[in-house]
Amino acid sequence: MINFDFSFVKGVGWYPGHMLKATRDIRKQLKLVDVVMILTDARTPVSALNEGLIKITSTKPTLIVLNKADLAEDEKTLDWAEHLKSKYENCDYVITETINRRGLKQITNTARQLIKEDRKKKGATRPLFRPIRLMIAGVPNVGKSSLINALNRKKSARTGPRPGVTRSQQWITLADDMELLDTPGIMPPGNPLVECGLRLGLINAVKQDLIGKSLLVTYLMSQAFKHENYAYLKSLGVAFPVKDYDDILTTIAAKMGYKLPGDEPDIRKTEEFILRSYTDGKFGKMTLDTPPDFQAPGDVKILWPDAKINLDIEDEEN
Ligand SMILES: Nc1nc2c(ncn2[C@@H]2O[C@H](COP(=O)(O)OP(=O)(O)OP(=O)(O)O)[C@@H](O)[C@H]2O)c(=O)[nH]1
Ligand SMILES: [Mg+2]
Repeated sequence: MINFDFSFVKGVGWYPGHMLKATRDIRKQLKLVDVVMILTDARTPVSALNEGLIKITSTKPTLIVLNKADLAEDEKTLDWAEHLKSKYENCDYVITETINRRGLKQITNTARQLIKEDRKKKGATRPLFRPIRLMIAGVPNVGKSSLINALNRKKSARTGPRPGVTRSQQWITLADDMELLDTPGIMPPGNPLVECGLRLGLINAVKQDLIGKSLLVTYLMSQAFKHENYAYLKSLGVAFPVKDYDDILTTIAAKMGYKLPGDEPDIRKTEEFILRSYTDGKFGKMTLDTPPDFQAPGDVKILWPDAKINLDIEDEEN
C-alpha cells in the first residue's frame, strides 16, 4: 500500500480584501435579520464551518445548513449535525441537497420555529407582521446562492463551481413570505491546519491553484484509499492494489487519451480531470471530516490557529 505523508505541506490562508468588507457588511445588516443561516459542506462540516461568523452573528438564532449531503455519508452527516447543534446556543440544523431540492421545506419550517422561540424568549407577544428575514453566510462555494435560487424556484443569484462567485450582498424576496440576504463566501482569516486547508481546497472553498492541483489530487487519492473508495478509479482502469502513485495518473491519462506531443501522458490535464470529477460527485459519497481525525470535534478553533480579525476598524467611507 502507498503511504501518503502531508507533513511537509504548509497551511495556506486566503483572506482577500473583499472578505473583510463582506464580514463588516454582515455585521451592518445583522439588525435587520431574524435568523442567520450558516452553510457548510456536509463532506467537511467542521473544516468548512466558519466559526467566526457564528460568533459575529451570535445575537441572532443560528440555523446550520449542511449542504451537498448527496456527496457525504448519511450517518456521519447526521452525527456532525447533532454535534454542531449541541455545541452552539440558540441553534438548529437542516441537512440539504440543493441540487435535489432535499431539505428545502425544512429550512423554512425550522427558521420559523427558531424565530418563534427567540421572540418568546425576548417576551414578544404579538406575531411578526412582516416577512421573515434570513441571512445566508458561510465559506465560499458551499451553495449559498444555489440554496437561494432553489428556495425561490428561479435563478435570482449567480452560482458556479468555484470560490468567490458572489461578490456583494443581495436581498431576494420570495413569494413565501420570506426575504433572503445572499452574502459573499468568507474564509476565516489566518492559516488553517494543513489537513483542514487541503479539504477546503478539494471542496473548492479555496482557489485550488493557491494550494496546488497536484497536491490536491494526492490528497484526494489518500482519502479515496482511506475510505476504500475504489469504484470510480477502477472504472478509469486503475488496477488494485496500486504499487506506485504515478501509475494511477498514467493509467487515467491513457484511458482518457490525455497525451503530450511525443506520446507522454499529460499529467496536468489528468489532474484537472480528476479534480473536476470529484467536484461532479464521481467519487460518490465520501465524508472528509471524520473522527478520529477530529478526536475532539468541539475544538473547532484549533483548525485555525492564527485566526484573528479586527472588525472594529472603521470603514474607509465612514
Ligand atoms: N453536489 C451538489 N452540488 C451543489 C449543491 N448545492 C450547490 N451545488 C453546486 O456548488 C457550486 C457552488 O454553488 P454556489 O451557490 O455558487 O455557492 P456559493 O456558496 O454561493 O459560492 P460563493 O458565492 O463563491 O461564496 C455550484 O456549482 C452548485 O451547482 C448540492 O446540494 N449538491
Ligand atoms: Mg454565492
